Amino acid sequence: MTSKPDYDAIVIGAGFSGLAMLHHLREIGLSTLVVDGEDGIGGTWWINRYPGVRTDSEYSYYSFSFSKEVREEWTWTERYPTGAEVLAYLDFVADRLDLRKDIRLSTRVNKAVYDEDANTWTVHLGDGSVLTTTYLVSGMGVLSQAIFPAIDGIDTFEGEKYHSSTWPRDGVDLTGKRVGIIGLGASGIQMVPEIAKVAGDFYVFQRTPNFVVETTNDPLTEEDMAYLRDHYDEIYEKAAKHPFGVAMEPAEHSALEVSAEERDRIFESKWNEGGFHFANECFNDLATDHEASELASEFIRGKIHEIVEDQAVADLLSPTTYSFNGKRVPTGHNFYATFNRPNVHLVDVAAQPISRISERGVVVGDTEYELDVLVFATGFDAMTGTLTNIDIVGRGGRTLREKWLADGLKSNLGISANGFPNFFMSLGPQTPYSNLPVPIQLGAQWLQRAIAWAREHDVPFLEATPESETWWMRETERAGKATVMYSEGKKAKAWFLGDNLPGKPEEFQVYMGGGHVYQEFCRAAEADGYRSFLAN
Ligand code: N01
Repeated sequence: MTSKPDYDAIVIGAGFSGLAMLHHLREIGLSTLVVDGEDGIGGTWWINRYPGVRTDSEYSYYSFSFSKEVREEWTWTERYPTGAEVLAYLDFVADRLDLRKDIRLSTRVNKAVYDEDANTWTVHLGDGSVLTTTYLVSGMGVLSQAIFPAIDGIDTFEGEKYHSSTWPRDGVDLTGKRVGIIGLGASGIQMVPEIAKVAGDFYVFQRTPNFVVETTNDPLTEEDMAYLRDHYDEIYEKAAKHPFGVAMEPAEHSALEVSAEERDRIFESKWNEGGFHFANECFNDLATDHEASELASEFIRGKIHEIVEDQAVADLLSPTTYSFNGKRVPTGHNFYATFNRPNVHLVDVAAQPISRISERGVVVGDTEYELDVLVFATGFDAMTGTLTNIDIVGRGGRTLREKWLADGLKSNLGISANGFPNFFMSLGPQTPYSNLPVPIQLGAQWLQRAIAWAREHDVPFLEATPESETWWMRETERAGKATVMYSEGKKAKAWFLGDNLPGKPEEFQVYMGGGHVYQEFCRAAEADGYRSFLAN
Protein backbone atom coordinates (compact mmCIF):
# COMPACT_ATOMS: atom_id res chain seq x y z
CA MET A 1 0.00 0.00 0.00
CA THR A 2 1.40 3.41 -0.96
CA SER A 3 1.22 6.16 1.62
CA LYS A 4 -0.59 9.41 0.97
CA PRO A 5 1.76 12.16 -0.26
CA ASP A 6 2.40 15.15 1.99
CA TYR A 7 0.53 17.49 -0.38
CA ASP A 8 -1.78 17.26 -3.35
CA ALA A 9 0.19 20.05 -5.01
CA ILE A 10 3.51 21.79 -4.51
CA VAL A 11 4.10 25.01 -6.43
CA ILE A 12 7.64 26.33 -6.82
CA GLY A 13 7.79 30.13 -6.73
CA ALA A 14 5.74 32.76 -4.89
CA GLY A 15 5.37 35.41 -7.59
CA PHE A 16 2.31 36.18 -9.71
CA SER A 17 2.23 32.54 -10.90
CA GLY A 18 2.59 30.92 -7.49
CA LEU A 19 -0.11 33.08 -5.91
CA ALA A 20 -2.59 32.48 -8.74
CA MET A 21 -1.89 28.72 -8.66
CA LEU A 22 -2.27 28.48 -4.89
CA HIS A 23 -5.60 30.31 -4.97
CA HIS A 24 -7.02 28.25 -7.84
CA LEU A 25 -5.79 24.85 -6.66
CA ARG A 26 -7.12 25.52 -3.19
CA GLU A 27 -10.50 26.34 -4.71
CA ILE A 28 -10.82 22.73 -5.90
CA GLY A 29 -9.85 21.40 -2.52
CA LEU A 30 -6.20 20.51 -3.14
CA SER A 31 -3.86 20.75 -0.18
CA THR A 32 -1.28 23.04 -1.75
CA LEU A 33 2.09 24.38 -0.62
CA VAL A 34 4.07 27.14 -2.32
CA VAL A 35 7.82 27.17 -1.71
CA ASP A 36 10.19 29.97 -2.64
CA GLY A 37 13.90 30.41 -2.10
CA GLU A 38 13.63 34.14 -1.37
CA ASP A 39 12.54 35.51 1.98
CA GLY A 40 9.58 37.45 0.64
CA ILE A 41 6.79 36.85 -1.81
CA GLY A 42 6.76 38.64 -5.18
CA GLY A 43 9.00 36.56 -7.44
CA THR A 44 10.46 38.79 -10.13
CA TRP A 45 9.23 41.86 -8.25
CA TRP A 46 10.97 40.70 -5.10
CA ILE A 47 14.35 40.32 -6.78
CA ASN A 48 14.29 43.26 -9.20
CA ARG A 49 14.89 46.37 -7.11
CA TYR A 50 17.10 48.38 -9.44
CA PRO A 51 16.65 52.16 -9.76
CA GLY A 52 13.69 52.95 -12.02
CA VAL A 53 12.09 49.50 -11.86
CA ARG A 54 8.41 49.73 -12.76
CA THR A 55 5.94 48.00 -15.05
CA ASP A 56 6.13 48.51 -18.79
CA SER A 57 2.40 47.73 -18.93
CA GLU A 58 -0.24 50.14 -17.64
CA TYR A 59 -1.78 49.56 -14.20
CA SER A 60 -5.27 48.66 -15.45
CA TYR A 61 -4.29 45.34 -16.96
CA TYR A 62 -1.18 44.49 -14.92
CA SER A 63 -3.04 42.56 -12.25
CA PHE A 64 -5.39 39.66 -11.57
CA SER A 65 -9.09 39.98 -12.21
CA PHE A 66 -10.29 36.91 -10.31
CA SER A 67 -10.78 38.40 -6.87
CA LYS A 68 -13.60 40.94 -6.42
CA GLU A 69 -12.20 41.81 -2.97
CA VAL A 70 -8.77 42.66 -4.33
CA ARG A 71 -10.25 44.64 -7.21
CA GLU A 72 -12.44 46.67 -4.88
CA GLU A 73 -9.89 47.31 -2.17
CA TRP A 74 -6.59 47.76 -3.97
CA THR A 75 -5.57 51.23 -5.19
CA TRP A 76 -2.89 51.86 -7.80
CA THR A 77 -1.23 55.27 -7.67
CA GLU A 78 0.65 55.55 -10.96
CA ARG A 79 0.00 54.75 -14.61
CA TYR A 80 3.13 52.55 -14.62
CA PRO A 81 3.41 51.24 -11.03
CA THR A 82 6.85 51.08 -9.44
CA GLY A 83 8.38 47.75 -8.49
CA ALA A 84 7.70 48.57 -4.84
CA GLU A 85 4.02 49.16 -5.62
CA VAL A 86 3.66 45.88 -7.52
CA LEU A 87 5.32 44.12 -4.61
CA ALA A 88 2.86 45.78 -2.22
CA TYR A 89 0.02 44.63 -4.53
CA LEU A 90 1.22 41.03 -4.37
CA ASP A 91 1.54 41.24 -0.58
CA PHE A 92 -2.01 42.59 -0.48
CA VAL A 93 -3.24 39.72 -2.68
CA ALA A 94 -1.50 37.20 -0.41
CA ASP A 95 -3.07 38.70 2.71
CA ARG A 96 -6.53 39.34 1.30
CA LEU A 97 -6.83 35.79 -0.09
CA ASP A 98 -5.22 34.33 3.01
CA LEU A 99 -2.49 32.69 0.96
CA ARG A 100 0.43 33.27 3.29
CA LYS A 101 -0.26 30.32 5.59
CA ASP A 102 0.48 27.94 2.69
CA ILE A 103 3.65 29.68 1.51
CA ARG A 104 7.03 28.56 2.82
CA LEU A 105 9.70 31.17 2.13
CA SER A 106 13.52 30.85 2.26
CA THR A 107 13.02 27.33 0.96
CA ARG A 108 14.85 26.52 -2.24
CA VAL A 109 14.02 23.43 -4.26
CA ASN A 110 17.18 21.58 -5.27
CA LYS A 111 15.64 18.67 -7.02
CA ALA A 112 12.27 17.03 -7.74
CA VAL A 113 12.05 13.37 -8.71
CA TYR A 114 9.08 11.52 -10.20
CA ASP A 115 8.39 8.22 -8.47
CA GLU A 116 6.84 5.97 -11.13
CA ASP A 117 5.55 3.36 -8.70
CA ALA A 118 3.81 5.79 -6.40
CA ASN A 119 2.91 8.31 -9.15
CA THR A 120 4.12 11.13 -6.91
CA TRP A 121 6.89 13.69 -6.94
CA THR A 122 9.57 13.77 -4.26
CA VAL A 123 10.77 17.32 -3.70
CA HIS A 124 14.23 17.85 -2.15
CA LEU A 125 14.58 21.16 -0.36
CA GLY A 126 17.66 23.24 0.38
CA ASP A 127 17.45 22.57 4.12
CA GLY A 128 17.76 18.83 3.48
CA SER A 129 14.10 18.04 4.06
CA VAL A 130 12.00 16.10 1.59
CA LEU A 131 8.30 16.43 0.72
CA THR A 132 6.06 14.37 -1.53
CA THR A 133 3.24 15.62 -3.74
CA THR A 134 0.90 14.38 -6.45
CA TYR A 135 1.09 17.48 -8.62
CA LEU A 136 4.21 19.59 -9.06
CA VAL A 137 3.88 23.04 -10.60
CA SER A 138 6.63 25.41 -11.65
CA GLY A 139 5.93 29.09 -11.11
CA MET A 140 9.63 29.88 -11.20
CA GLY A 141 9.42 32.76 -13.61
CA VAL A 142 10.63 33.30 -17.12
CA LEU A 143 13.27 35.95 -16.60
CA SER A 144 14.87 35.24 -13.26
CA GLN A 145 17.99 33.18 -13.98
CA ALA A 146 20.44 36.10 -14.26
CA ILE A 147 23.41 35.99 -16.62
CA PHE A 148 26.67 37.89 -16.63
CA PRO A 149 28.53 38.30 -19.92
CA ALA A 150 31.68 36.31 -20.64
CA ILE A 151 34.03 39.28 -20.57
CA ASP A 152 37.66 38.72 -19.61
CA GLY A 153 38.54 39.93 -16.15
CA ILE A 154 34.94 40.31 -14.98
CA ASP A 155 35.87 39.00 -11.53
CA THR A 156 38.85 41.29 -11.13
CA PHE A 157 36.90 44.55 -10.84
CA GLU A 158 37.58 46.02 -7.41
CA GLY A 159 34.69 48.48 -7.25
CA GLU A 160 31.06 47.71 -6.48
CA LYS A 161 29.40 45.36 -8.96
CA TYR A 162 25.64 44.70 -9.31
CA HIS A 163 23.29 42.81 -11.61
CA SER A 164 19.88 44.39 -12.26
CA SER A 165 18.12 41.39 -10.74
CA THR A 166 20.17 41.14 -7.56
CA TRP A 167 20.14 44.80 -6.60
CA PRO A 168 20.65 45.23 -2.84
CA ARG A 169 17.37 45.51 -0.99
CA ASP A 170 18.39 48.69 0.81
CA GLY A 171 19.46 50.36 -2.42
CA VAL A 172 22.88 51.65 -3.41
CA ASP A 173 24.11 55.18 -2.91
CA LEU A 174 25.41 56.21 -6.32
CA THR A 175 25.65 59.91 -5.51
CA GLY A 176 28.57 61.50 -7.32
CA LYS A 177 30.11 58.12 -8.14
CA ARG A 178 31.63 57.08 -11.47
CA VAL A 179 29.16 54.51 -12.70
CA GLY A 180 29.20 52.25 -15.75
CA ILE A 181 26.34 50.16 -17.12
CA ILE A 182 26.53 47.23 -19.54
CA GLY A 183 23.20 46.20 -21.04
CA LEU A 184 20.44 48.23 -22.64
CA GLY A 185 17.42 45.93 -22.72
CA ALA A 186 14.23 46.77 -20.79
CA SER A 187 16.13 46.72 -17.46
CA GLY A 188 19.01 48.98 -18.53
CA ILE A 189 16.61 51.37 -20.27
CA GLN A 190 14.67 51.86 -17.03
CA MET A 191 17.85 52.32 -15.02
CA VAL A 192 19.72 54.83 -17.18
CA PRO A 193 17.56 57.94 -16.47
CA GLU A 194 17.51 57.26 -12.71
CA ILE A 195 21.23 56.56 -12.35
CA ALA A 196 22.05 59.61 -14.48
CA LYS A 197 20.23 61.89 -12.00
CA VAL A 198 22.57 61.05 -9.13
CA ALA A 199 25.82 59.65 -10.56
CA GLY A 200 28.95 61.60 -11.31
CA ASP A 201 30.30 60.58 -14.70
CA PHE A 202 28.02 57.86 -16.06
CA TYR A 203 29.26 55.59 -18.88
CA VAL A 204 26.65 53.71 -20.87
CA PHE A 205 28.29 50.86 -22.78
CA GLN A 206 25.95 50.13 -25.68
CA ARG A 207 26.32 47.15 -28.02
CA THR A 208 22.90 47.11 -29.70
CA PRO A 209 20.56 50.09 -29.55
CA ASN A 210 16.84 49.53 -28.91
CA PHE A 211 13.69 51.16 -30.26
CA VAL A 212 12.45 52.70 -27.02
CA VAL A 213 8.82 53.85 -26.90
CA GLU A 214 8.84 56.85 -24.59
CA THR A 215 5.93 57.54 -22.27
CA THR A 216 4.79 59.72 -19.40
CA ASN A 217 3.91 58.44 -15.98
CA ASP A 218 0.88 60.28 -14.71
CA PRO A 219 -0.35 59.90 -11.12
CA LEU A 220 -3.77 58.25 -10.95
CA THR A 221 -6.86 59.97 -9.64
CA GLU A 222 -9.79 58.57 -7.65
CA GLU A 223 -11.81 58.73 -10.90
CA ASP A 224 -9.23 56.53 -12.67
CA MET A 225 -9.57 53.86 -9.99
CA ALA A 226 -13.36 54.18 -9.90
CA TYR A 227 -13.45 53.66 -13.67
CA LEU A 228 -11.16 50.63 -13.39
CA ARG A 229 -13.31 49.06 -10.67
CA ASP A 230 -16.45 49.59 -12.72
CA HIS A 231 -14.94 48.14 -15.89
CA TYR A 232 -12.58 45.47 -14.60
CA ASP A 233 -14.12 42.52 -16.43
CA GLU A 234 -14.37 44.42 -19.68
CA ILE A 235 -10.73 45.56 -19.46
CA TYR A 236 -9.52 42.08 -18.58
CA GLU A 237 -11.53 40.53 -21.39
CA LYS A 238 -9.99 42.98 -23.85
CA ALA A 239 -6.48 42.11 -22.66
CA ALA A 240 -7.24 38.37 -22.86
CA LYS A 241 -8.35 38.76 -26.47
CA HIS A 242 -5.34 40.85 -27.49
CA PRO A 243 -2.31 39.15 -29.08
CA PHE A 244 0.02 40.68 -26.46
CA GLY A 245 -2.29 40.63 -23.43
CA VAL A 246 -2.77 44.40 -23.28
CA ALA A 247 -6.18 46.06 -22.96
CA MET A 248 -6.00 47.79 -26.32
CA GLU A 249 -7.94 47.59 -29.55
CA PRO A 250 -5.80 45.74 -32.08
CA ALA A 251 -5.08 48.06 -35.03
CA GLU A 252 -7.08 47.26 -38.15
CA HIS A 253 -5.02 48.65 -41.00
CA SER A 254 -1.67 47.96 -42.58
CA ALA A 255 0.92 50.73 -42.42
CA LEU A 256 1.28 50.25 -46.16
CA GLU A 257 -2.32 50.98 -47.07
CA VAL A 258 -2.53 54.60 -45.90
CA SER A 259 -0.95 57.77 -47.29
CA ALA A 260 2.36 58.97 -45.89
CA GLU A 261 0.58 61.93 -44.21
CA GLU A 262 -2.02 59.70 -42.58
CA ARG A 263 0.69 57.29 -41.42
CA ASP A 264 2.68 60.09 -39.82
CA ARG A 265 -0.43 61.46 -38.15
CA ILE A 266 -1.19 58.06 -36.61
CA PHE A 267 2.43 57.43 -35.60
CA GLU A 268 2.56 60.88 -33.96
CA SER A 269 -0.70 60.50 -32.06
CA LYS A 270 0.18 57.02 -30.73
CA TRP A 271 3.71 58.17 -29.87
CA ASN A 272 2.09 60.88 -27.77
CA GLU A 273 -0.13 58.32 -26.01
CA GLY A 274 3.12 56.60 -25.15
CA GLY A 275 4.61 53.17 -24.53
CA PHE A 276 2.82 50.11 -25.86
CA HIS A 277 0.12 52.27 -27.48
CA PHE A 278 2.63 53.04 -30.21
CA ALA A 279 3.62 49.39 -30.58
CA ASN A 280 0.07 48.02 -30.63
CA GLU A 281 -2.36 50.61 -31.87
CA CYS A 282 -0.80 52.21 -34.95
CA PHE A 283 -1.04 49.47 -37.56
CA ASN A 284 -1.63 45.73 -37.66
CA ASP A 285 1.57 44.72 -39.41
CA LEU A 286 4.39 46.42 -37.48
CA ALA A 287 5.42 43.04 -36.04
CA THR A 288 4.92 40.93 -39.14
CA ASP A 289 5.88 42.97 -42.20
CA HIS A 290 9.40 44.29 -42.66
CA GLU A 291 8.42 47.24 -44.79
CA ALA A 292 5.78 48.32 -42.26
CA SER A 293 8.14 47.76 -39.35
CA GLU A 294 10.82 49.79 -41.16
CA LEU A 295 8.40 52.73 -41.50
CA ALA A 296 7.88 52.69 -37.72
CA SER A 297 11.65 52.35 -37.27
CA GLU A 298 12.24 55.45 -39.37
CA PHE A 299 9.65 57.39 -37.36
CA ILE A 300 11.38 56.48 -34.08
CA ARG A 301 14.83 57.26 -35.49
CA GLY A 302 13.40 60.71 -36.33
CA LYS A 303 12.18 61.10 -32.73
CA ILE A 304 15.59 60.10 -31.38
CA HIS A 305 17.19 62.77 -33.56
CA GLU A 306 14.67 65.38 -32.34
CA ILE A 307 15.17 64.57 -28.65
CA VAL A 308 18.92 63.98 -28.53
CA GLU A 309 20.87 67.19 -29.15
CA ASP A 310 24.19 65.67 -30.21
CA GLN A 311 23.37 64.13 -33.58
CA ALA A 312 26.34 61.75 -33.45
CA VAL A 313 24.93 60.36 -30.19
CA ALA A 314 21.45 60.19 -31.78
CA ASP A 315 22.95 58.21 -34.68
CA LEU A 316 24.47 55.74 -32.24
CA LEU A 317 21.18 55.36 -30.34
CA SER A 318 19.29 54.61 -33.57
CA PRO A 319 19.03 50.90 -34.39
CA THR A 320 19.94 50.03 -37.97
CA THR A 321 20.74 46.31 -37.84
CA TYR A 322 17.11 45.25 -37.25
CA SER A 323 13.75 46.97 -37.39
CA PHE A 324 11.04 47.92 -34.90
CA ASN A 325 9.57 44.92 -33.01
CA GLY A 326 12.67 42.90 -33.91
CA LYS A 327 13.36 42.79 -30.16
CA ARG A 328 11.06 43.13 -27.16
CA VAL A 329 10.05 46.81 -27.27
CA PRO A 330 10.97 48.61 -24.02
CA THR A 331 9.02 51.52 -22.54
CA GLY A 332 11.11 54.59 -21.76
CA HIS A 333 10.78 57.30 -19.17
CA ASN A 334 13.04 60.07 -20.53
CA PHE A 335 15.54 57.54 -21.79
CA TYR A 336 16.61 59.47 -24.87
CA ALA A 337 16.60 62.91 -23.19
CA THR A 338 19.00 61.54 -20.57
CA PHE A 339 21.75 61.58 -23.20
CA ASN A 340 21.57 65.40 -23.21
CA ARG A 341 22.96 65.48 -19.68
CA PRO A 342 26.63 66.47 -19.48
CA ASN A 343 27.47 63.62 -17.07
CA VAL A 344 26.16 60.88 -19.41
CA HIS A 345 28.59 59.38 -21.90
CA LEU A 346 27.46 56.86 -24.51
CA VAL A 347 30.24 54.41 -25.39
CA ASP A 348 29.76 52.41 -28.57
CA VAL A 349 30.89 48.85 -27.89
CA ALA A 350 29.50 47.49 -31.15
CA ALA A 351 32.23 48.87 -33.39
CA GLN A 352 34.88 48.25 -30.72
CA PRO A 353 33.77 45.56 -28.21
CA ILE A 354 34.69 45.69 -24.55
CA SER A 355 38.13 44.05 -24.49
CA ARG A 356 38.21 43.31 -20.78
CA ILE A 357 37.23 44.41 -17.34
CA SER A 358 40.13 45.54 -15.17
CA GLU A 359 40.45 46.14 -11.43
CA ARG A 360 39.63 49.79 -12.12
CA GLY A 361 36.92 49.64 -14.75
CA VAL A 362 35.98 48.74 -18.31
CA VAL A 363 38.55 48.61 -21.08
CA VAL A 364 37.44 49.37 -24.65
CA GLY A 365 40.30 49.37 -27.16
CA ASP A 366 43.04 51.56 -25.66
CA THR A 367 40.71 53.36 -23.28
CA GLU A 368 40.15 52.33 -19.69
CA TYR A 369 36.98 53.84 -18.20
CA GLU A 370 37.65 54.08 -14.48
CA LEU A 371 34.60 53.32 -12.38
CA ASP A 372 33.46 53.12 -8.78
CA VAL A 373 30.39 51.05 -9.65
CA LEU A 374 29.74 48.67 -12.52
CA VAL A 375 26.14 47.68 -13.27
CA PHE A 376 25.19 44.66 -15.34
CA ALA A 377 21.77 44.74 -16.97
CA THR A 378 22.77 41.82 -19.11
CA GLY A 379 19.62 39.77 -18.90
CA PHE A 380 18.59 36.22 -18.19
CA ASP A 381 18.68 32.63 -19.31
CA ALA A 382 15.10 33.26 -20.38
CA MET A 383 12.14 30.89 -20.26
CA THR A 384 14.11 27.68 -19.64
CA GLY A 385 16.84 28.84 -17.22
CA THR A 386 15.00 28.28 -13.97
CA LEU A 387 13.68 24.90 -15.15
CA THR A 388 17.04 23.55 -16.27
CA ASN A 389 19.03 25.00 -13.37
CA ILE A 390 17.52 22.55 -10.89
CA ASP A 391 17.07 18.82 -11.46
CA ILE A 392 13.51 18.04 -12.45
CA VAL A 393 13.78 14.30 -12.91
CA GLY A 394 11.03 12.56 -14.85
CA ARG A 395 10.45 9.02 -16.08
CA GLY A 396 13.55 6.86 -16.39
CA GLY A 397 15.67 9.29 -14.38
CA ARG A 398 15.82 11.81 -17.23
CA THR A 399 15.94 15.51 -16.35
CA LEU A 400 14.07 18.21 -18.20
CA ARG A 401 17.47 19.68 -19.06
CA GLU A 402 18.55 16.41 -20.70
CA LYS A 403 15.28 16.06 -22.56
CA TRP A 404 15.41 19.53 -24.07
CA LEU A 405 19.10 19.25 -24.95
CA ALA A 406 18.58 15.94 -26.72
CA ASP A 407 15.15 16.45 -28.33
CA GLY A 408 14.90 20.22 -28.65
CA LEU A 409 12.62 22.50 -26.69
CA LYS A 410 9.44 20.46 -26.56
CA SER A 411 6.21 20.73 -24.59
CA ASN A 412 2.49 20.72 -25.14
CA LEU A 413 1.44 24.39 -25.09
CA GLY A 414 4.30 25.13 -22.69
CA ILE A 415 2.22 23.49 -19.94
CA SER A 416 3.44 19.89 -19.78
CA ALA A 417 6.36 17.87 -21.15
CA ASN A 418 6.32 14.22 -22.16
CA GLY A 419 8.20 12.14 -19.59
CA PHE A 420 7.08 14.37 -16.71
CA PRO A 421 3.64 13.18 -15.52
CA ASN A 422 1.67 15.62 -13.35
CA PHE A 423 4.38 18.24 -13.69
CA PHE A 424 3.04 21.55 -14.98
CA MET A 425 4.57 24.86 -15.90
CA SER A 426 3.06 28.31 -15.46
CA LEU A 427 4.60 30.33 -18.28
CA GLY A 428 6.67 27.42 -19.50
CA PRO A 429 8.76 27.90 -22.62
CA GLN A 430 6.64 28.34 -25.75
CA THR A 431 3.86 30.19 -23.92
CA PRO A 432 2.82 33.58 -25.30
CA TYR A 433 4.98 36.64 -25.57
CA SER A 434 2.66 38.88 -23.59
CA ASN A 435 1.76 41.15 -20.74
CA LEU A 436 2.24 38.30 -18.28
CA PRO A 437 -0.43 38.53 -15.54
CA VAL A 438 -3.01 37.67 -18.22
CA PRO A 439 -1.61 34.28 -19.36
CA ILE A 440 -0.63 33.55 -15.73
CA GLN A 441 -4.24 33.92 -14.53
CA LEU A 442 -5.72 32.09 -17.52
CA GLY A 443 -3.11 29.33 -17.15
CA ALA A 444 -3.91 28.82 -13.45
CA GLN A 445 -7.61 28.60 -14.27
CA TRP A 446 -6.96 26.14 -17.10
CA LEU A 447 -4.88 23.94 -14.80
CA GLN A 448 -7.52 24.10 -12.10
CA ARG A 449 -10.10 22.73 -14.54
CA ALA A 450 -7.68 20.13 -15.95
CA ILE A 451 -6.79 18.71 -12.54
CA ALA A 452 -10.42 18.76 -11.39
CA TRP A 453 -11.32 16.85 -14.57
CA ALA A 454 -8.52 14.30 -14.04
CA ARG A 455 -9.63 13.63 -10.46
CA GLU A 456 -13.25 13.36 -11.43
CA HIS A 457 -12.39 10.84 -14.16
CA ASP A 458 -9.83 8.89 -12.11
CA VAL A 459 -7.08 9.84 -14.55
CA PRO A 460 -3.89 9.23 -12.56
CA PHE A 461 -1.76 11.73 -14.43
CA LEU A 462 -1.75 14.33 -17.17
CA GLU A 463 1.30 14.32 -19.40
CA ALA A 464 1.91 15.74 -22.88
CA THR A 465 1.81 13.16 -25.64
CA PRO A 466 4.86 13.05 -27.95
CA GLU A 467 2.62 14.00 -30.90
CA SER A 468 1.33 17.10 -29.14
CA GLU A 469 4.90 18.24 -28.45
CA THR A 470 5.90 17.91 -32.09
CA TRP A 471 2.76 19.79 -33.14
CA TRP A 472 3.40 22.62 -30.68
CA MET A 473 7.08 22.89 -31.58
CA ARG A 474 6.13 23.29 -35.26
CA GLU A 475 3.38 25.81 -34.51
CA THR A 476 5.73 27.82 -32.30
CA GLU A 477 8.31 27.86 -35.07
CA ARG A 478 5.76 28.76 -37.73
CA ALA A 479 4.42 31.66 -35.64
CA GLY A 480 7.90 32.92 -34.75
CA LYS A 481 9.15 32.84 -38.30
CA ALA A 482 6.16 34.90 -39.42
CA THR A 483 7.36 37.90 -37.37
CA VAL A 484 10.02 40.52 -37.90
CA MET A 485 11.86 39.02 -34.91
CA TYR A 486 13.04 36.38 -37.30
CA SER A 487 14.22 36.93 -40.80
CA GLU A 488 17.26 35.89 -42.69
CA GLY A 489 19.90 38.58 -42.84
CA LYS A 490 18.38 41.16 -40.47
CA LYS A 491 17.65 39.24 -37.33
CA ALA A 492 17.93 40.86 -33.92
CA LYS A 493 19.83 38.63 -31.56
CA ALA A 494 17.83 38.39 -28.37
CA TRP A 495 16.56 36.16 -25.59
CA PHE A 496 13.34 35.13 -27.36
CA LEU A 497 15.48 32.88 -29.58
CA GLY A 498 18.03 31.98 -26.91
CA ASP A 499 20.62 34.07 -28.78
CA ASN A 500 21.66 36.03 -25.69
CA LEU A 501 23.40 33.09 -24.07
CA PRO A 502 26.46 31.52 -25.71
CA GLY A 503 25.90 27.78 -26.17
CA LYS A 504 22.10 27.90 -25.78
CA PRO A 505 20.48 26.26 -28.83
CA GLU A 506 18.69 28.77 -31.06
CA GLU A 507 15.01 27.93 -30.62
CA PHE A 508 11.85 29.96 -30.19
CA GLN A 509 11.51 30.40 -26.45
CA VAL A 510 8.08 32.04 -26.65
CA TYR A 511 4.93 31.63 -28.73
CA MET A 512 4.58 34.58 -31.08
CA GLY A 513 1.25 33.63 -32.64
CA GLY A 514 -0.71 35.76 -30.15
CA GLY A 515 -2.04 35.23 -26.65
CA HIS A 516 -5.62 35.07 -27.94
CA VAL A 517 -4.70 32.29 -30.43
CA TYR A 518 -2.82 30.41 -27.70
CA GLN A 519 -5.89 30.57 -25.43
CA GLU A 520 -7.99 29.10 -28.23
CA PHE A 521 -5.56 26.16 -28.44
CA CYS A 522 -5.84 25.67 -24.67
CA ARG A 523 -9.63 25.73 -24.84
CA ALA A 524 -9.57 23.26 -27.74
CA ALA A 525 -7.38 20.84 -25.75
CA GLU A 526 -9.88 21.02 -22.91
CA ALA A 527 -12.89 20.56 -25.20
CA ASP A 528 -11.13 17.52 -26.64
CA GLY A 529 -11.10 15.83 -23.22
CA TYR A 530 -7.40 16.66 -22.69
CA ARG A 531 -6.44 13.90 -25.12
CA SER A 532 -3.15 15.62 -25.99
CA PHE A 533 -2.25 15.40 -22.28
CA LEU A 534 -3.02 11.70 -21.93
CA ALA A 535 0.30 10.03 -22.67
CA ASN A 536 0.44 6.38 -21.76
O1 N01 B 1 17.89 41.86 -20.57
P1 N01 B 1 18.07 41.79 -22.17
P2 N01 B 1 16.91 42.78 -19.71
N1 N01 B 1 28.70 43.66 -24.08
O2 N01 B 1 18.50 40.41 -22.46
C1 N01 B 1 23.65 43.52 -23.35
C2 N01 B 1 11.79 41.71 -19.22
N2 N01 B 1 11.81 42.94 -18.47
O3 N01 B 1 17.11 42.40 -18.28
O4 N01 B 1 21.53 43.42 -27.42
C3 N01 B 1 27.77 44.61 -24.20
O5 N01 B 1 16.91 42.33 -22.88
C4 N01 B 1 22.78 43.14 -24.52
O6 N01 B 1 23.34 43.66 -25.72
P3 N01 B 1 22.95 42.98 -27.16
C5 N01 B 1 11.54 41.98 -20.69
O7 N01 B 1 10.77 40.95 -21.25
C6 N01 B 1 10.64 43.57 -18.28
O8 N01 B 1 17.07 44.20 -20.02
O9 N01 B 1 23.06 41.50 -26.95
N3 N01 B 1 26.47 44.43 -23.96
C7 N01 B 1 21.47 43.81 -24.11
O10 N01 B 1 21.49 45.19 -24.35
C8 N01 B 1 12.93 41.98 -21.26
O11 N01 B 1 12.97 41.74 -22.65
C9 N01 B 1 10.60 44.75 -17.61
O12 N01 B 1 23.94 43.51 -28.10
C10 N01 B 1 26.08 43.21 -23.57
C11 N01 B 1 21.47 43.60 -22.58
O13 N01 B 1 22.81 43.27 -22.22
C12 N01 B 1 13.59 40.91 -20.43
O14 N01 B 1 13.05 41.08 -19.13
C13 N01 B 1 11.77 45.32 -17.12
C14 N01 B 1 26.99 42.15 -23.41
C15 N01 B 1 20.57 42.47 -22.13
O15 N01 B 1 19.25 42.80 -22.42
C16 N01 B 1 15.10 41.00 -20.33
O16 N01 B 1 15.47 42.34 -20.16
C17 N01 B 1 12.96 44.65 -17.31
C18 N01 B 1 28.35 42.42 -23.69
N4 N01 B 1 29.30 41.45 -23.59
C19 N01 B 1 12.98 43.46 -17.98
N5 N01 B 1 26.30 41.06 -23.02
C20 N01 B 1 9.29 45.41 -17.43
O17 N01 B 1 8.29 45.06 -18.00
C21 N01 B 1 25.00 41.43 -22.94
N6 N01 B 1 24.87 42.72 -23.27
C22 N01 B 1 9.21 46.51 -16.53
